[in-house]
Amino acid sequence: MADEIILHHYWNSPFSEKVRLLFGIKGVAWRGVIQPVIMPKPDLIPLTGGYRRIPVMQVGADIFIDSAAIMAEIERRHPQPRVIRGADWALNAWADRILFQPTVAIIFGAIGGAIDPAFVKDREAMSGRPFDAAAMKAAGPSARGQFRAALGWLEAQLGDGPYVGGERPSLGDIAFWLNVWFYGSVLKAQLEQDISDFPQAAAWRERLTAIGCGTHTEMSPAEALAIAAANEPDAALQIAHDPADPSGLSPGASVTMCADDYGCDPIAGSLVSANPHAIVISRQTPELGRLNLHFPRAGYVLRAG
Ligand SMILES: N[C@@H](CCC(=O)N[C@@H](CS)C(=O)NCC(=O)O)C(=O)O
Repeated sequence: MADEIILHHYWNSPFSEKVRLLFGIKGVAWRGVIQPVIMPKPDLIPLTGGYRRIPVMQVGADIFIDSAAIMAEIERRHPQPRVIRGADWALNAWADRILFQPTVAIIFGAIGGAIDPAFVKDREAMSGRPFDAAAMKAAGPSARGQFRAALGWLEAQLGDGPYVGGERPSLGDIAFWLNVWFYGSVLKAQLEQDISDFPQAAAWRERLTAIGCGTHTEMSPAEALAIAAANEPDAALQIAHDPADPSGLSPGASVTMCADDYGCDPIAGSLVSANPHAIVISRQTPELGRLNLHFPRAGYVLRAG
């Protein structure tokens, strides 16, 4: 069906877990396509034009890149219960980028020698940096200390209600959850030891675990590609172009999009619209016809060319 929400993900992906929790909070029904953890990703790249990261959401021939664009679109489609309030995005960006660093150091420092060499090679190629398990191991105690500082902030916040934003789950919870879930999914006993010093955070973790991830049924990658091929981008999903956009670019311009942190494989297309919230580009592809790609504005670089 053209309007089904299709999440391209894999189960141990922490950025996908954010989206899955949002599905759970809102009670959304979704289809899941399992994509590989490392390159090649022959059933993903035709949809994204080169973006290899996970998660990616597809609705017909509209492709939402990055958990931020995905969550914004889910909130728009399913406004009740409200989960996202403006400044939640700042907490989300902190959790994705700042807190994620100690989380990764704790996890990969601990499992260092047991990491699949193919995974190491893939992530080195993606980031352009050596995957230094020894350095992460050395950073472990400091990273753990920093993680516990964040647990302390969470604990203090939960003094005002069961969730970060008060009585109802919000994007603030999802932001912390990315890291708490990832840590606990790999090093369960150690995370439980750390969080036991923060009783409200420990109870919060149980509340979020109980929410689950909505109703999902699996879909094959081939079916998802066939849906993209059989549909045209939905005009109703177009955002207003800001004629004063600082890029100086107008709709129709040839552009590339790139993540501004790591994993930057430039994605080429023509600009549909850009505004302070999002950027939409269009790609005419030989295999799947026309696709519109939706990016968050924050965290991405738009260039002419
Ligand atoms: N800013 C992106 C980050 C996504 C990200 O880094 N995802 C990880 C998996 S959780 C990834 O794609 N790793 C490389 C891969 O799976 O190929 C987002 O919020 O979606």
